[in-house]
Parts: sequence; structure tokens; C-alpha cells
Amino acid sequence: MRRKSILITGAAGEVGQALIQQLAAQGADNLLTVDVRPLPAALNGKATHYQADILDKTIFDRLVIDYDITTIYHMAAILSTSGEFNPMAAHSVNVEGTMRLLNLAAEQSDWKREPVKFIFPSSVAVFGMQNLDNKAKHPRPQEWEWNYPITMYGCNKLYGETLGVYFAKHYKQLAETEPTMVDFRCVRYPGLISAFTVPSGGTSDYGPEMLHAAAQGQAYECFVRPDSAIPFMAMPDAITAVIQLAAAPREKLTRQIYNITAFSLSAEEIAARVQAHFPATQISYEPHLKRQRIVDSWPIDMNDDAARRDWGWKPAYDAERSFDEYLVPNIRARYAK
Ligand code: AKB
Repeated sequence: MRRKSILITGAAGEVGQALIQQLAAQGADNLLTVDVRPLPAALNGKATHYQADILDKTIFDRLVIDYDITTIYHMAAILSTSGEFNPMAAHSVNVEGTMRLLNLAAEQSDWKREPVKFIFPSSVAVFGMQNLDNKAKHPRPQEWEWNYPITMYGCNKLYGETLGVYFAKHYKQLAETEPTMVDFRCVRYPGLISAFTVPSGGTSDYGPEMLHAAAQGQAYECFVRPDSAIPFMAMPDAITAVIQLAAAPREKLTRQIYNITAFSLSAEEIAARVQAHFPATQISYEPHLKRQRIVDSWPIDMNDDAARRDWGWKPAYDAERSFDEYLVPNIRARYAK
């Protein structure tokens, strides 16, 4: 008998790890995970892990023999800075990988005659604000505004969203009123900050890097200007958001793609909060031209009214609470060990 399962790709990444922790804490005992890396020991026993490349089609062919996949959280991606070092590799993982997973969802939906849920994390990187004046003039773009990404990752995420809508509304359908094949649901994340993992390969990484460096008593050289401002979110909210979106009644959702955000800070505002908790920390600024351009192209904030209205999105952690109650205490404890 095929076991009903939730499939998580990119399971060893920052969001994947936190998602497994949370789903397991809520009692999920049917988690199936895939990543090119092994899962960290802390997740032992919480999921059945397959160490494999999502571009290896045979892995999914084998999985569907044993498992009835009801929901896919497709977290695997090559992020914005890494993607600029190897755009072809980013395209393969981010586009072909997503296409492969969407196709798996469509085949499974078709076979079972019921939609498979597909949860897709997109990103603030799909926006391209064009110049700093425009960024200041349009601080809170709607989902459909300023979709002019300047990174391979941003282009890939925007196309991934479009493919998701295609599979949800048009694939093998003669009319939009026909039942959905793939129940595609997408959030656009801002920069994420976790107390338990350090990001790599992203461009919003200066926020978490600054904090993790300070907690270890290290100086930090920030790769963007002090005035650079983008939206951020603490990891627990990022996880709550996708679990909440997955659970939302389909009829409440007026769209497939939702901006979500928690708070916006400039690099110097993050530095001030970090230094308030770790006063000895030295923070300097050495902007990296390419990474600065990327951050300048992202909006200061995002309009997440639709998510709030349709499925009750509301971050539990504003900037104050993120630093004081989640980030600083947990990061202190982590490095005190
Ligand atoms: C990145 O910096 O690439 C990611 C993102 C904002 O999606 N953290």
C-alpha cells in the first residue's frame, strides 16, 4: 500500500530544515525528503531522506512506487548570489528542477483524480525596481508590479511562478472552470533570518551574517551600503506562512502568488540592533558592486495585503520581537555551547 506522504525538496537547506522541524513537531510522521546533501543529525528520525539530485528523474520515478504524494514543498534552489557565479547551473536547478516537480505533481494528480498541493517559495528577487529613485517612490509593490528581475535566480523564480499558474489553471484543461490539476500555492519571501542556521549564496545574507558574526565576537564587513533597505522575516514566520498557506481552503485563495513580509530595515538599522545586543561588535561597510546592485533592485517592502486578507497571514515577529525574543537569545545560546 502506498503511504500518503509530504515531499520536501531542498530539505537540508535553511528553510527545509526549519520546515521539517516544525511539521514533525506538529505530528507529521510521513515526511519524505530529498536533497543532494544528507540531513543534519538533529533531524534524524523525523523524515525518510533520499540523498539525490532533483535533476535525477529516476529518484521521483522510484518514490511514486512506494509513496502517495499529497503535498510537495519544493524548497530546492540556487540563490541569487550563487546563481550569478553559474547562471546555467542556477537555471538547471531552479527551472528544470521546478518543471520536473510540477510535472510529477501533475502526473500524480491525473492518476489519483485529485489535486496534489504544490507549495513554492518565490522571492523578493522577482522584483526589479530599476533605480534608487524608483525604489524610493514605490516602496511597497503589489505582486504584479515591477516584475523585472536582474538576477538569474529572480528570473527563474518568476518563471517558476508562471509555470505553477500554468499547471494549476491551464494544463490539459479545456476551460478554466475545469478542476485544478496541480493546486499551486506560492509565497514570495523577503530575506530570511534564522537563529539556527547561517545562509549561504543569497544576497540578503548580510543581515543574518552580521548577527551570527557578532554573537561569535567577530567583526563584520558588510557587502552593501549602510542605507540599503529591503524586507526581512524571522524563520519561524517563514515556516508558519507556508504551512498556513498549504492548509488554507482553496476557495478562500483569490490567486496563486502572494507577497509576504514582516519588517523592513536598512543595513545600518540591522547593525544598530546587533550592536545594541553585542556592543563590542565592529561593523564596517565595503560594498560589493554586483551584490549592491542586486539589493538596490529589490523593493524596500512588499504589499502583502492579499495574503492577509485571503488566508490570514500576519507575522508574529516584528523587528523588535525577532531580535529580542527569537534571534538574539537563540544565537547567544548556540554559540555559548
Ligand atoms: C537571496 O538573497 O537570494 C534569498 C532571497 C531574498 O530570496 N535570500
